[in-house]
Amino acid sequence: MNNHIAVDIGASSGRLVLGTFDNGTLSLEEIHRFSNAFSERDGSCFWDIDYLYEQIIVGLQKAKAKGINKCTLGIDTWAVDYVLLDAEGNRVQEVYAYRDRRTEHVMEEVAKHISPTIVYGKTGIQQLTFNTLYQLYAHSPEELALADQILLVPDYLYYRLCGRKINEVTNASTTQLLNLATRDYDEDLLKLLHLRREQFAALTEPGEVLGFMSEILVQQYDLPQECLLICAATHDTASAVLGIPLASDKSSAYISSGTWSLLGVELSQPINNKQAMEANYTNEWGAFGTYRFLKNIMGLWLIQEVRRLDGDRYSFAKLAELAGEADAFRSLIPCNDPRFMNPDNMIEEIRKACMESGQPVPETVGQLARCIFDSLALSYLTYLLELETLTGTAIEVLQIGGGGANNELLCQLTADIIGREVQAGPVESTALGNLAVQIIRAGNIANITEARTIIRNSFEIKSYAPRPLPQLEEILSLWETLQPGTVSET
Ligand code: ADP
Ligand code: LRH
Repeated sequence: MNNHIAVDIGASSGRLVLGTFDNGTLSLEEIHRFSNAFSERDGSCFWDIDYLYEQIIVGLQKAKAKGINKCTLGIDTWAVDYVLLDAEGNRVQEVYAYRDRRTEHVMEEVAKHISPTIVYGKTGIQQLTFNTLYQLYAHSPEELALADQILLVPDYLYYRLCGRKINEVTNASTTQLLNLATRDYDEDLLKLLHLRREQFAALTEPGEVLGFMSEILVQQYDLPQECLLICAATHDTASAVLGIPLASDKSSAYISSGTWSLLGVELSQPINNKQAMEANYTNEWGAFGTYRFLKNIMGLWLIQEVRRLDGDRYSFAKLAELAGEADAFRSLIPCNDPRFMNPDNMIEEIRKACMESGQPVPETVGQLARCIFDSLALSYLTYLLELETLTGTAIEVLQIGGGGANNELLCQLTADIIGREVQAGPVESTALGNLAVQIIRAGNIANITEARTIIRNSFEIKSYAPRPLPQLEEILSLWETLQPGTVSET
């Protein structure tokens, strides 16, 4: 079997990508792309999970129409969000989106029962308001008791396609409920949530064969006859990191650049010491026994929101072009300030932040975009330096995968600010990591090292050399004053 389909759904868009592995070469063809976004109803934010499921079916119909009758299929999506199922396998409620504001203060509530230090020691997972731990805590125990099974989003999509209920490990680790030592759900944290272990499914490793696509779906929708579902690294960031083939001759870190910018390194052992906890770095479980030691940076969500509020007038490429025409470093925002997580109006929030810190207010969409890209590049420097300290490793190259690798302005700015080489690509690193697991399982590639070499040789990786930035010192002093909680006086 050499046709493999990656279903890769991020917070802003989804696609079905056909990967064909022939004669040592991996090639990609996008067969279906669709947009994704949460929507707000009565003050709460939800995903349209049925729409996402339907888009997978549409994509598979397109694959069939192209003559594909035999394939494997893997699914990845964004992390942490979950589906509560009753004993009949029906959803007991809509699927909350992680930017829903109900969890804004839950972290403090949980800390009254169990100290964050203990939680970090157990799980190694960074404190984010939307971790599944906090989302579940926001339910009443009565509501949670209605759940016969708790699946994360990709687990649920697999369940809809083949009837099997799993909790795939890379994604399950983002719940902040997995214990690093026992490698299972942590009993104290389950108790805190009034949950039983049986309400979660069996932890399942990437590469496991889950079974064939349901015969009923194949007949009903005219899908490929033999579609074998393989458990991918179902957390999109886990797949992205598999698909970012770092240079083997230089010490490198990655950024998976999409709705979020996830900056980090792959490790064989977690780092869950005091320093890592204080810096709020995470140890998400990876495929093949690895850990992703990384930091969540607010990422391209900032520009996605500006674009949406601007009426989708400009493409992302055009926004980068307009940013390139605007004055550099005119105004900066501390990207990771929680105020940018899900403000009522991102454009106004950015303007307010600039005004409060005594900087010129970005008026045009080009100025807003420039402010975002300048600030993101500076955030990359801040967290790269922190990463070096925490890991004790100097980084020579920063490799950017995902949609953000298309943004040449941001890539060059990043190289200039961090003062090191940036390598950009592959853009479809997440789909590639998803496919790599399938192809390894199919026995056509030996292991992830070989898969990454094939990816590196098959897809464009563009190099950006750092250029001198005469005003850097001045920019960095301004940047220092802007970090969350340190809004400067004017
Ligand atoms: P996710 O998987 O989180 O939905 P993607 O990896 O698909 O995100 O990346 C989407 C982002 O990539 C967009 O928000 C946009 O900022 C950026 N992007 C995509 N194409 C381009 C382009 N041609 N020029 C500049 N930026 C782009
Ligand atoms: C990126 C991502 C990230 C998570 C967030 C919920 O899409 O999966 O790794 O922290 O979304």
